[in-house]
Amino acid sequence: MTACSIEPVATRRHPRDMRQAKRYAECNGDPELTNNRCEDWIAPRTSCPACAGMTFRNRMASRAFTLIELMVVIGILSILVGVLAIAVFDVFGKSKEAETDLTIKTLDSGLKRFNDHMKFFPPGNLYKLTSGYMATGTVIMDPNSTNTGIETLVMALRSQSIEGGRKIDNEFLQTYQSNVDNDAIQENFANVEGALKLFEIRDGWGHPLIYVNLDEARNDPLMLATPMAVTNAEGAIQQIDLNKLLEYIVDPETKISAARSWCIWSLGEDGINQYGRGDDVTSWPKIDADLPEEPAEEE
Ligand SMILES: [Ca+2]
Ligand SMILES: [Ca+2]
Repeated sequence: MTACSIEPVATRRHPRDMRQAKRYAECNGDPELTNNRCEDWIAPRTSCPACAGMTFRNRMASRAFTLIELMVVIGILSILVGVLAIAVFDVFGKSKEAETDLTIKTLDSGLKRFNDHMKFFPPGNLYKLTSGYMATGTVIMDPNSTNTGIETLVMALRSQSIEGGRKIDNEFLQTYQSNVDNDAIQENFANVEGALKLFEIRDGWGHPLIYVNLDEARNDPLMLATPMAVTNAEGAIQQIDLNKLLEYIVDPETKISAARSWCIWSLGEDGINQYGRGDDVTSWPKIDADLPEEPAEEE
């Protein structure tokens, strides 16, 4: 019998191995071998003239198939990793959104408790809080006029001087407080434990939330005319136009304002103000509409 250079196979786990075993058996002219009972054989590596041409092609085909298989496996793995990454990112992103939503709800309940005792909602700046509502005798201003709304809300909800005592607890504050603009006042006007720093409450991405007393804004032309400066977690300052806010919280279909006396919103993952649209997280029922396009500025 002429020795054949077709390589035998060690196992028959794959149809390709079966085909290879059969070719090996045919090449060696052994009827017993053609029954594919050849998994443990080792072929001598001598050439077989009858099937020399076929051998090279078979080997190449076998190797090419292995490469294709490898590429398919790599392809599938890449897709799986991609899908997994998107899923993890999605869960992660959604959990921050849920965390932000819960934080806003906690402030909502503090605001309601404040209103139960005081019959109004906290004003949107320290000047109003100290000059009128709390009548501290000393008028206090935000030293950098940034994040004033949320800082005033935190101060009001923490105040021991307000009827019913503080409206948010220390644990909540310690978990969600930030002071991205690093400001402080000189006088503890609201009888708040260690309260010289003007804390904000941050969202799930570390951006300070934004608080606006809408009753005030609607009735105060000066407030409406003054843009409100807020910062994101990176410290980038953005100006909030309260006229636009009042316009964009109105549902375009019902023409009814989705927020009444006050509103709180988060800049969302992008850290950019969209007046509660886009990825922003809101205290009011989210309006599913894009912001109107800004008219191009004249040169
Ligand atoms: Ca601050
Ligand atoms: Ca945003």
